[in-house]
Amino acid sequence: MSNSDVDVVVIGGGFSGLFATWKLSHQGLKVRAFDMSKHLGGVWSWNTYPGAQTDSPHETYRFTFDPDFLAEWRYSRKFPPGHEVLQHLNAAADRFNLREKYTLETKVTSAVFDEDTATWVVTTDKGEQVRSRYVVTGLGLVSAPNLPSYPGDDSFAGEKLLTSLWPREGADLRGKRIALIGTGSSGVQIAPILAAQASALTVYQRTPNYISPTGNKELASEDQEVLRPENYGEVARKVAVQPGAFPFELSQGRLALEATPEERERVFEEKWEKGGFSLLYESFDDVATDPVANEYLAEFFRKKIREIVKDPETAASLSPDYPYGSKRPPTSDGFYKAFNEDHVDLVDLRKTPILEVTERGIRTEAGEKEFDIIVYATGFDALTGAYTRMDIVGRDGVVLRDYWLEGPRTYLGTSVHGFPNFFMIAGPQSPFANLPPGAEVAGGWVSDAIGYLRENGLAAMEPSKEAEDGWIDLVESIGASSFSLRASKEANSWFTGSNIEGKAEKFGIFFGGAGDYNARLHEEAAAGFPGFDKRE
Ligand code: NA7
Repeated sequence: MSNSDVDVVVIGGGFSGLFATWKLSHQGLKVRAFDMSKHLGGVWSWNTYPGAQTDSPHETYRFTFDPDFLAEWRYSRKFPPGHEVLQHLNAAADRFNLREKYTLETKVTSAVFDEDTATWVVTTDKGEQVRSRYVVTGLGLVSAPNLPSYPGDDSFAGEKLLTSLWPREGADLRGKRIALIGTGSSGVQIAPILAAQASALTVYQRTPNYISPTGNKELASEDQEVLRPENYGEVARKVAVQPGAFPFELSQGRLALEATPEERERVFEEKWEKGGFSLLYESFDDVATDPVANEYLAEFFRKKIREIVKDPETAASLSPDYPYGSKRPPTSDGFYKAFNEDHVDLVDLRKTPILEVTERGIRTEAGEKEFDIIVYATGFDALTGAYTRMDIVGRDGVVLRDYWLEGPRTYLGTSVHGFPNFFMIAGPQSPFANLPPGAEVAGGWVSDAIGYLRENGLAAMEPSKEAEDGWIDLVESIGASSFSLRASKEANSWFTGSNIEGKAEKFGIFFGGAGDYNARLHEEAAAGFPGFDKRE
C-alpha cells in the first residue's frame, strides 16, 4: 500500500511535533518533518521577547518519555524562562536524533488528499512536494500571530515589534518612548521590563485581566530531586488526572461558600503568595464552578489591585468585571506595580479606543501620544488560525478553512470528518492544559491509531460524521454549562475566538479537563477506534 515518499509528514517543531517525530520514528515509520522557523522549538522559537516564561512548573514543562533525559535535563527556575524551554526542546532534538528528520525555514503551504492512492500530497513554500500516507500536525494552540489593523498603520515612522515574532537579535528598548498594546500573558510579562528600560511607557488595555504573581524562584538542587525516576511517579499521577495537567491535587476538600470570611482571606492570601495557578487550583474547589465563590476570588483580586496601584482611576481600569476564568489568567511579577512609576501610564481602550496610528504615535479621543516603538502583544488567531492559514484539502476537495467557517469541527480534537489519515496533536477542541504532558498523550494516541491501521492492513480512517457531531455537541455543552465560560465572549477570550473580529464564536476547547480527555482518548483506542470510518 505504499506509493508514498514517506509514511508520515509531521508539521511543527515544538513539543507536539518533536514528540510525534520521535514516537513515530520509533515505531519504524519513515518521517519527514517541517517547521517554518529557522530553529526548532515551536512557539518558543518565535516568542523570544524579554520576560517570556512558562506558567507551568519545571518538572512538567518538559519531555518525560525518556527517564534518563527526564532525570538529567534541568531548568534553573521553577517556571522556566522561554530561552531555557527552547534549550530543552533543542537538547531533546539532539539527544534523540530528531534534527535530521526536520527541514527548517520551510513552510507547508498545502496538504491535499489524493483519494485514488489514499495519500497526502504536501507542498512547501520551497516548491518541494512530498507524498505521505499520514499527516500529523503539531501546529500549536496559540501560534498564528494576530496583528490588529488600525487606520494609518503604515504611516508610523518608529519601530513596530510583535511579542509573537520578536527579533532573535533582540531590540534596543533603553530610553525609548514605548507603547504596549495588549495585556494578555505576553503583554503583562514584558510590561515590567519595558517599564524598567523605557523613558516612557504607555500600556493600551482592551480587557483587564486577573493577574497573579508568578511565584517563580531559582531552583535549588533538592528541587530537582522530583525528576528522579523513584520520585516522578507521584508527579505523573497528579498530572494524568488533573484538569489542567498540573501537579496539583484534584480536590482541596474545602469550599469558599462554606468558609468564613477570615478563612477565605487566609487561603486566598496564601495562594496569592504561592503564585501561578495556585489560586485557581489550590484555593477552594468551588471557585471555578460556583458564581458566588468565583466572585469572592474576583473581589480578592480587585482588592489586591487597589492595594498595589496607587492611582484609583488606573486601579479601577485594571480591575476585571467578568468572572475569573472566562479567559486565560496570566501571571506577572511587577505588572500592577509598574503603574506607580511616573513614566508609566495606562490607556483604557474601553473608554478611549485607538482612532489611528500616526506617523509619530497613536491617537485616541484623548489626543495623540508620540512613541519611538510600538510593541504589539496582541495575541493569536488561536486554535484554528494555524490550520486555516494553510490549504488543507480533504476528500471531495473540501478545504478545512471552509469546513471550519462556522467554528472548528473535530472528533476528540485529533481528527476531522472528510480528512482521512490527518491527525492533530493539541488541535482545536482538545483541552487547554499544560501542553507538554498533553502532547505526549495525544502523540501517543496518534501513534496507536497509525499502528492500528497498519496492523489491520487498513489504508485510511477518518471520524464518522456522527462521532464528530457528538464531540462538537459535547464541547459546546460543557462550555455553555459553565457560568464563567459563558462569559468568554464578553471577555474577548480566545477560548471562543472572540478576540478576533469577525471570527465565528464557538468553544474551541474541550473544557472537560485533561484527565477526562485522556481517559476518552484511551477508551477510543482500546475499543478499536469505533468513532472512525475505516477503509481497506
Ligand atoms: P492574549 O492572551 O490573547 O492577549 C492579547 C492581548 O492583546 C489582549 O490583552 C487583547 O485584548 C489585546 N488585543 C488583541 N487585539 C487587540 C486590538 N485589536 N486592540 C487592542 N488590544 C488588542 O495573547 P498573549 O500573547 O498575551 O498570550 C497568548 C497565550 O500564550 C496565553 O493565553 C498563554 O496560553 C500563552 P482582549 O483581552 O482580547 O480584549
